[in-house]
Amino acid sequence: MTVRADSLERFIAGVQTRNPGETEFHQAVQEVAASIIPYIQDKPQYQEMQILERMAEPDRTIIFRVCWEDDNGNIRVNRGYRVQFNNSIGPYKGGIRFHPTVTSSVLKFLGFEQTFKNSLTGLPMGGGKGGSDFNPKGKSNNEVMRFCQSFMTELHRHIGEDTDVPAGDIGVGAREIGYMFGQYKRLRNEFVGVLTGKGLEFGGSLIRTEATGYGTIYMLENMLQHAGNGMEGKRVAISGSGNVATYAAEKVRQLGGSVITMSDSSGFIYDPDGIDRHKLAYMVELKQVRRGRIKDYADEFGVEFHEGRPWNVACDIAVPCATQNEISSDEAKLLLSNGCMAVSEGANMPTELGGIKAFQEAGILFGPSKAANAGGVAVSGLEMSQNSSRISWEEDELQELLKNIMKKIHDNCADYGATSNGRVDYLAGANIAGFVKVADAMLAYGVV
Ligand code: NDP
Ligand code: 2IT
Repeated sequence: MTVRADSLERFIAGVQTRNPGETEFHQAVQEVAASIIPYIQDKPQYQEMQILERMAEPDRTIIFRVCWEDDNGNIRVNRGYRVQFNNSIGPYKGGIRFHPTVTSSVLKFLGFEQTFKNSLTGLPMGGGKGGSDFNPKGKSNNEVMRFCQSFMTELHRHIGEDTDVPAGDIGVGAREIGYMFGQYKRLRNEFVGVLTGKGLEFGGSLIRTEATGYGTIYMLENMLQHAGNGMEGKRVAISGSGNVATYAAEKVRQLGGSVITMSDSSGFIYDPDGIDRHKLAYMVELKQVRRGRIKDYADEFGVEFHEGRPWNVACDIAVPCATQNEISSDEAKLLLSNGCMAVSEGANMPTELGGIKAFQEAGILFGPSKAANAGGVAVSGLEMSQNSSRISWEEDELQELLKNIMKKIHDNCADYGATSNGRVDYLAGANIAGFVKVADAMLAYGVV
């Protein structure tokens, strides 16, 4: 079967018509389809069975009202979601995001990406994502608890250890997972691994907290080594100052690089001497414990604070770890003109399509999010295994497993992404490697 040259455009037009106004979702599908449509040109089995079309449609989306009472006795209303995208290779698996920008489009893009990412880990996990437009900023612990309990009061009907296993994402960390797990346990009267990222006292796994950030830097290290280069002495611009950014920064330092920027939604700090261990501990206390603003770091250590994003700073490597579309096309060009030679995406879809194009045309190393940040969900998968067999693995064992999984992801992407000029297209590699396993499972099931 031959595919017409305009098939990508027609496919995307169909996705746009069926999902009006969902621009983030269109973007994520377009980025994947641009790799998959050429790949399946000479593979009629995938075309005849409409595999890509089916993969771009979530199994279901659950949308619900979440009511809670604030500390002043006011009744508040938010919207909750769970997008169960694809369970062809395992239970739905993916984080929960609490942020005012959460919409159906954002969660569909994340659930779609998650399906490919989870496939890349080699572990049996399908793709899902959930969340709410609830803004945890400025809320008391009791308000966050009441919100989480109300959210789980509806969500618990739709999830389960063998059905759908949520975890953290933006605005959802150990505190929120604790509140949600406690409510699930109360409602169901069962203690099972229905969430990952749990506290170590109640079934959490060692290194889950660190895994996404560490994994993003392992991916970077693997790409550098594959290209005959290394981390030593590299100046690394990181965005974000949350879970992923923190442990990415720690791993860069451990491997001999220097982290010169971090950011939050108010701006970024530029520390040309590098964020050392002591300063990073200050950052963690500031951002994770006090939940303060990043400018305090600049005041404390006498460095520059600027509004906006850190991509105008001269660096060797950029590691975006905040949110989607945080590197525009112009910012990508700015990074390139300032000497950036590698990008590893800790956040999900942080680079706009035009930015990816600029990085690829310049031929720099580009580790796409679905590969680079897969370490987090990989250790979530290991947490699920530990929970179902009721054991806890040792830290060094888990560190080794994470490193090996990231190496396999790198090598798999490098194989599928090999090009005739010797450069590796990690984006195409990740998309195709993630696709094949899910697609073959779907073929086995027939039309379901
Ligand atoms: P956190 O909530 O811990 O931290 C998010 C950080 O990004 C904060 O510094 C926050 O600033 C900043 N940020 C969030 N939204 C925006 C925005 N719209 N504009 C500017 N800055 C913003 O989240 P995580 O570290 O867990 O997640 C970061 C990224 O990594 C997300 O894309 C997430 O999907 C992805 N990811 C997370 C995984 C995990 O295991 N947690 C796994 C794989 C990917 P502020 O403090 O001002 O809000
Ligand atoms: O985007 C992601 O991979 C996550 N937020 C983590 C998902 C998980 O289930 O650990």
